[in-house]
Amino acid sequence: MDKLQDAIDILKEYHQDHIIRLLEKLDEKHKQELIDQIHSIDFHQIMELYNNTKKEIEFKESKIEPLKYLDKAKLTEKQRARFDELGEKIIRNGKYAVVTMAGGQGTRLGHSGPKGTFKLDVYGKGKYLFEILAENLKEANEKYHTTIPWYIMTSRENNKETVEFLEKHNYFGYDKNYVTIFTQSELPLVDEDGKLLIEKDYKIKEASDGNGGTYSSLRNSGALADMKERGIKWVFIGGVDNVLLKMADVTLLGMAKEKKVQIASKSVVKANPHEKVGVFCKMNGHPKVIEYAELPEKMAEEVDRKGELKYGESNIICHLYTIEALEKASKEILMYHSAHKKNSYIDEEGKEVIPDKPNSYKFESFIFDAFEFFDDIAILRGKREDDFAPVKNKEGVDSPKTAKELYEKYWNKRKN
Ligand code: UD2
Repeated sequence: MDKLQDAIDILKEYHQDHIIRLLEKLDEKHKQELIDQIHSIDFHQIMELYNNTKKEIEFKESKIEPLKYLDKAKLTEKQRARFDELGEKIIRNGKYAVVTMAGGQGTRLGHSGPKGTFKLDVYGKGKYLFEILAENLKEANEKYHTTIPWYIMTSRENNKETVEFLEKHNYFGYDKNYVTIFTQSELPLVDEDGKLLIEKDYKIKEASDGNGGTYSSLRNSGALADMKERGIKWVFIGGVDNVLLKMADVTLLGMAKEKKVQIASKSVVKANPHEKVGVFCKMNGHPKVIEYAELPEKMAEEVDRKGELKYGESNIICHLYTIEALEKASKEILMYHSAHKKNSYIDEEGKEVIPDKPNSYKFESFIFDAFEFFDDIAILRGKREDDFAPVKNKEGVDSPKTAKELYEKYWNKRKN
């Protein structure tokens, strides 16, 4: 009885009366599940995050300047050879692992399953996004005579479907003993009045807590310990939806080693001031990425003396860490950003409501927010046509159509 009363007290304190009314209607089984879930949620944190949605993100008092980078295309022969040799050695010696962040919802693409299960219509029969990633890693395994351990992060929502899909396709020929699937944590969704949403089976509706959740989920799932047991020294973390992603770029790896940095990342030149990508910069002396949704207009459009975008180094989710950096990042608290999104929910009459415009807030941490805990990161500028072809939207920019063109152009060039 006291667990129920405690739950009701919490709900009262945080103005969630609609959930108290729901509790009264539920059968014993559902009631117990909901009580347990209520006790697992940090309502104070959620209400803080909800209150923050009213505040503007501003960088006025911060000192912001561009972050230096090395352009891969402008490396001297000697530099390139040096970096590649260093990078190859790390991979050949089995000191390298890769993480794919696949916990996102992929709502913009309109694809019903996990994003990695989306099939890109290339070369007639088409290739799944997970298949393209597996091929990229298998190519590296062959080249460097090793098997790179591959860690795939899912969300609670898409984990089952992801595991079933990879099992069904036999991991696209990747050695299962080197694949670890782990699940990231979640946060409740909140409507515009600060009320937690209810989902179909009368639970509080939760969603993955952003790709910044990768660090703590690597630690909490035991994946980080597994990497250390395998003697891993360098870890690449990338997204699931860039069909030109190079997950074993020896030049990036060698550069990081040579420069003795804890973190390195790849960039491409921003296509235009309003491209939906984060931009690298230095803020108050620390490396930073400002996400597209938070980039001040003036900063997005600022050009330098050569007429190029002053903040034109775009984040393409190609991050490389020493195992020590991952360890450190996994113990830091990252800020949460709020995204105003469309989320269906069950109303008090038990009816499912599917909104046609954003109706609620999703709280997400961003993987690159950990950069500010480090003094410096090294940026290697790649080429868009070689390194970046995201599948984000159903049509238009970053769509299956643009990704297909870039993918086939890249592979046709490779074959000739
Ligand atoms: C991401 C980058 C943005 C730019 C753009 C390029 C971040 C925070 N933003 O924006 O700077 O590079 O991509 O395409 O990285 N994910 C999870 N769990 C989550 C949320 C996301 O695993 O809870 C994964 C998702 O599966 C994908 C990646 O993180 O692999 C990027 O997530 P997104 O598509 O939500 O980020 P986007 O496109 O808004």
